[in-house]
Amino acid sequence: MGQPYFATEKVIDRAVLVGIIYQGQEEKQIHEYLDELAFLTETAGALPVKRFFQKLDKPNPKTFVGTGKIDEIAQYVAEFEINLVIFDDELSPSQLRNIENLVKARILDRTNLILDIFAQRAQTAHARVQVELAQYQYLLPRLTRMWTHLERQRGGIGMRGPGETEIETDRRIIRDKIARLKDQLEKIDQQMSTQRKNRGEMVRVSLVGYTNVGKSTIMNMLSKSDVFAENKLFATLDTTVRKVVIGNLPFLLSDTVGFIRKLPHHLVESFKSTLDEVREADILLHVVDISHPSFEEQIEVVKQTLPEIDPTDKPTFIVFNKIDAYSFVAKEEDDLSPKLKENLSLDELKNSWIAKSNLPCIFISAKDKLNVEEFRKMIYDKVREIHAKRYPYNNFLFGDYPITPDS
Ligand SMILES: Nc1nc2c(ncn2[C@@H]2O[C@H](COP(=O)(O)OP(=O)(O)OP(=O)(O)O)[C@@H](O)[C@H]2O)c(=O)[nH]1
Ligand SMILES: [Mg+2]
Repeated sequence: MGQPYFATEKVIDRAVLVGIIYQGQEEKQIHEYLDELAFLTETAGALPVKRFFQKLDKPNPKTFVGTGKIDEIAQYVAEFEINLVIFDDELSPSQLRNIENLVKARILDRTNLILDIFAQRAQTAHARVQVELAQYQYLLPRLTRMWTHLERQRGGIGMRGPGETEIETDRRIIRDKIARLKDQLEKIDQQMSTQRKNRGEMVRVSLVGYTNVGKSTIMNMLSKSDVFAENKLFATLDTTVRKVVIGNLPFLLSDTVGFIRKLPHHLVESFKSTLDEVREADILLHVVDISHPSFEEQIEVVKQTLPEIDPTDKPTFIVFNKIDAYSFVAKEEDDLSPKLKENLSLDELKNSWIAKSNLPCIFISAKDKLNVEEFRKMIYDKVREIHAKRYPYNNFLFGDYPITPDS
């Protein structure tokens, strides 16, 4: 007997990934980038089966990679039944059109892929409106593509006029939609801002960081609540706020959407209100996945994205999470070549960060509950300091931090 046949079995898209190694980049780096693109692809529900990359000073204005490379990709797509080709950068409308003419598969760029994941994951009206807005803004300049489709469908005989009219109609519809979504968003923002004002006298702490570093897991650990956490990118889109009490001191803790390199600009724009919580926070906990090979670059991405959301400087702690999963390649004692980042033990790495970081750091594992008590004490001290200054007549505070395992 053969395998049972399921007529409704879902066909998974097979994808190839395409990236450029730019001047001054190492090949290792492009592999890390494409690893991330592969993770995004899986998160979106497709299967990455092959990677293509090419060394270039800058993207080819017509076809992103060179035409020879595009031919190679087109052949592979035809031979191995590939339905998706995903580029690691945002493609211009004309690049997209040219590639579509050469490669017989659906062409996506990184922006498109991220927008798609956000759309799949948006749960609340707020998140849905924000994603839809970003999607229409991305689509607007790319509408010429539909026009070429129409032209082709109609055989392209004298159809330029009607084609153009249709694209103009489409554009107008989309502009109207964008205007309406912006209105909707403004209303939701007002409601949320009122809600935030009614929260009472509590210091506000916000978890920020790259996607998949463990922000929601830390939120769950500190608040004993159940926020959705999983090993996929962008598990969290909406900001969640919980009241947490450490010792006798209550404060508000918020968990927010994660950042990623090359986060689409429209997405940052439309998610700004989700990140109001970050802007209005008193303390930031910048969570880092220390077990990730590119954690240092991820720190930089977050540091560069944060000012777009919140231009003020506020007390920030770097929380190195996942120390349980940290691994390194020990060097032989007689090997005198300089130690690389991947040769550092956890202790050596800790010491070097504590020495060079101008922000206070802590090293924890939310999963294995390592160093959690020290972490809670660190938050407590800072919250208490701000609370005492701001609400001097509010007596939550008696005595010192009670050091009990279950405080
Ligand atoms: N090994 C290890 N895994 C962890 C730790 N903390 C979290 N994880 C795992 O890392 C993955 C991501 O955790 P989340 O808490 O969803 O991460 P996040 O930062 O909220 O991610 P997004 O919401 O997607 O931005 C999950 O599979 C967690 O189980 C840790 O301390 N050690
Ligand atoms: Mg999360």
